[in-house]
Amino acid sequence: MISEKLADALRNSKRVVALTGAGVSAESGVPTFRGDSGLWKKFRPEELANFDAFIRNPQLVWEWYQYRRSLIYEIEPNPGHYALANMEKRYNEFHLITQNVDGLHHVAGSTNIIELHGNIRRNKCASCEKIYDKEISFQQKDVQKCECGGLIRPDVVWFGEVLPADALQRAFSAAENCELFFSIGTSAIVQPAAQLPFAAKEAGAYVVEINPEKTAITSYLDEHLEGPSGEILPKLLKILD
Ligand code: BJW
Ligand code: ZN
Repeated sequence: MISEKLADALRNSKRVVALTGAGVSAESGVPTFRGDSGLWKKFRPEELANFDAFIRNPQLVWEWYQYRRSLIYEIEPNPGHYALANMEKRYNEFHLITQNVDGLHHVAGSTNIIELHGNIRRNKCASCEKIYDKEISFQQKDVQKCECGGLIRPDVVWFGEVLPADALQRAFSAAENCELFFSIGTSAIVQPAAQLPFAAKEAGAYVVEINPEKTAITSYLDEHLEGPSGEILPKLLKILD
């Protein structure tokens, strides 16, 4: 059910922002971090997605990421990713801010993407930060060393690490300047990304959540569309036809 208010906002807004999280990729087969079916029940992200864990056991963390890469390279974007790529074409200013590291928005054809937590398809040296984009296969079983001697790690943002400054600045600027803001497939508990819906709301945007579950921020937002994003986003796109 799409409210009149949302239909009007979709038709009349000039500046639109979508913030996405792991739920957007769930229908492609990527496990979410914290859901019941979350594959990471065994490995909590807070325990593996941090620098200390990597230093303690680089091989374990490397294997976790290589396993996840092996999943990602086999799957495809779902109708939610494609609907967002399509939406970008319908607005003069459409910003897609993603916490996801799987790169599926790129594969679906979105171009104006702000990646807050990096991209699992890339690696970087933990010491000199040299980027290793395509050099290391996702089948490489052993953690590799950089020419400087440092350990090579995935180019993602772990807990306790700062987000890329430029991406963060652009994300807040987009949120503070939009008329319509979507928070899609995210539990909205990881900071600072979870502040973005509030930044948009405070600046006067109409803020809509798309998620099969209620989240910690649902009650503060203007609307909650309950269901999978792969079903709801294509329906929103139809409003624009
Ligand atoms: C569907 C669906 C379908 C299912 N359709 N939906 C202020 C207060 C307290 C703590 C902090 C704070 N500021 C900073 C912190 C510390 C920390 C933090 O936020 N901790 C919280 C846990 C409390 N933040 C940081 O450390 C960040 N750095 C930072 O702020 O630096 C400065 C600083 C440091 C230290 C102190 C103070 C300041 C960095 C955060 C990095 C997050 N990294 C990860 C891993 C990336 C690499 C990897 O993939 O391995 O990013 S963690 C993980 O969580 C990943 C995700 O991007 C992120 C968010 O998860 P997401 O996307 O929301 O997924 P889920 O699983 O939680 O939710 C999925 C949702 O989908 C659910 O709601 C489902 O219902 C839904 N769903 N199917 C639509 N079909
Ligand atoms: Zn190096």
